[in-house]
Parts: sequence; structure tokens; C-alpha cells
Amino acid sequence: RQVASDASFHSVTFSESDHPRVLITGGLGQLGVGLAKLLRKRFGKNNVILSDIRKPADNVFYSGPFIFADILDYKNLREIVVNNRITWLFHYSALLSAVGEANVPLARAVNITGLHNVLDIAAEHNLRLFVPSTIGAFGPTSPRDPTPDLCIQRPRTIYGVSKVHAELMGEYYHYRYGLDFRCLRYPGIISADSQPGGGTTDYAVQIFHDAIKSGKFKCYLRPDTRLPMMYIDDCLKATLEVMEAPAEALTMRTYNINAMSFTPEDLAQEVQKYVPELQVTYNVDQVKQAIADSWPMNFDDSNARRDWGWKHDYDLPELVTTMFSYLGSDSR
Ligand code: AKB
Repeated sequence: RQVASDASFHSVTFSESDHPRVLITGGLGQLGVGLAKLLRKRFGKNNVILSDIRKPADNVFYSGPFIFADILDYKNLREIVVNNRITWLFHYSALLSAVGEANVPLARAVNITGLHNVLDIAAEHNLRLFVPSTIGAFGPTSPRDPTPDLCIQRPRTIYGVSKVHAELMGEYYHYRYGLDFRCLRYPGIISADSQPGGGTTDYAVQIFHDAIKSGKFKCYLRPDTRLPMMYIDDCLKATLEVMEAPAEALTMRTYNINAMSFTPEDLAQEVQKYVPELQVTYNVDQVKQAIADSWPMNFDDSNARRDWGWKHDYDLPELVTTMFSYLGSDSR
């Protein structure tokens, strides 16, 4: 099988052998490639294996180990963990909020059945397991401004329901079987060199591309829709930090993390500082708007800040400057 066929996975140098052996599932989504880059810098290239069921682009394939891993195939996943002596697993496979509503059976399979496979394999092989959760794990009856770590969670999307399930199952496995489960609730994540796939917060990435390409942006949310957001570097930094935090520092296993909170109107104004001619129109998508209206407007992440020293680097102005420096507003 392909896992055993690439000898480079097994040729761990002496210094690298002290490091965790990492597997990232769903690695070709918005966050996996960036996370692999960060972890490879820290733990060595061959100690971090990126996986997905899709074919990677050449630059991804050649930047470090990549394998096919289908989280719905228990045996395939278990084989990968065993053959590669995996010790840390970052479980990024999931259907996001908007795309999940469009295909509930698939979202249920990937987000819930897939998670069960991952939990069992992680518990059986004593892995440290990271599962991202989201602002989408809250719903209309949660306090929205701000939303604390512990409060009512009655989400109205299959994505949110599956993420509350992941939080609860991970914590249950932690208390019941000693699984080293760690979980962060991410806000909407904004990145330049990777695209989100089917979320409600995707507009906040698309606006940069459209501003540069056509100077016109059609937003599917109302101008006053406030949501918590974060630049990808902060998100990946938090993920590594919580995984490296000493167990005694963690008073909880699922933490909110936050950086900023803005509306489409706030973001458009900031983007117009770089692209003054940008025209923004609003054409509300009722499904996405209803989802956004049920989510937190502000996220209380004081427990993460207190327990393991979480601190974001990017507020809205730095985010926009950084996005344009990557995407290049001159390329219009
Ligand atoms: C989505 O919009 O579905 C995601 C999320 C906030 O979890 N970006």
C-alpha cells in the first residue's frame, strides 16, 4: 500500500526522532498546508504527513510527505497511523456550514462518522488529538455578545451539531479513556494563499480577490452582520500552542479563541483604503444570513488567554495590510 511505499516517511534522523510524528487529515482544505509548513519548521519535514482524498498540487506534493487517507475508511486510517508511528493527529476533515446544509448526509458521514473513526484510532494508539471546533458550534439561544466557553449550545446547522458532538465526544474520551484531546473553537479564518470551502464566513476572503480582480464585490451577508474573525497565522499559532501546552495548564479541553470582530461594512471600508474604487453591493443569501445571525458576534476567549497565554497578533488593519501584501493590490 502507498503508506509503506515511500521510504522517506520512515527515515527519521536522530534529532527528529524526539519530535512528534504528525498526521493531518483533510490537509488540502484552507488550513492544512499552512499548518504542515509551520509544523515542519518545528518538528522536521519528514515528521509531518499531510493527507487528503484529493490529489495535491505539485508544490504541495513536493514540499513534504503526502498520502491518501480516507477518514471514513477505518482500516486505511489505522494502517497509516501504525505504519508511520503517528503520535499527534490534527483532524481537519470536515464539511463547513454552508456546504453542509447543501448535503446533510455527506456532512453527517464526514463530520460525525469520520470523527468516530479518528477518536477510536487516537484512543487505541495513544495519540494527542486536535479537532477544530468553531463559532458555528453555538446557536440562536447562545449568548452572542460575547459568547463564553461554557453556555447553551443549540446550533441549527449540521456543521454546528457535528462540532458540538466532536467537542463532547472528545472530552468524554478524555475523561473516560485518558485521550489527550485538545480543541479550539475557531472564528472565521482569513487566508491569502488558500481558499475556504463552503463556509458562511468565506465572504471575508473573497472580497480581497474580487477587489483586486474586478473592483466589484457582491456580498451575500447584510452589511451589519458582525462575526468573529482571525488571520490564518494567528489560527495556526494558537493550534500549535494549545498542542504544546503542558496538560496541567489546561483547565478545559475546548477553548474559544478570538482576534477581532467585524461586519462586511467594516471590512469593505478597510479594503477601500487599498482599493478606493471598490464597489460593494449586497445580495443577501437567506440560508447564509440565517446561519450568521445565529452565530456569536463577539467571542470571549479569556480562558485561553489565562490558561496557556493565547494572544493574537493581527487586528483588522494588520489583517488587511497583510492580505494585500500577499495578494498584491498592484496585480489589478
Ligand atoms: C464556516 O463559515 O462555516 C467556517 C466556520 C466559521 O467554522 N468558516
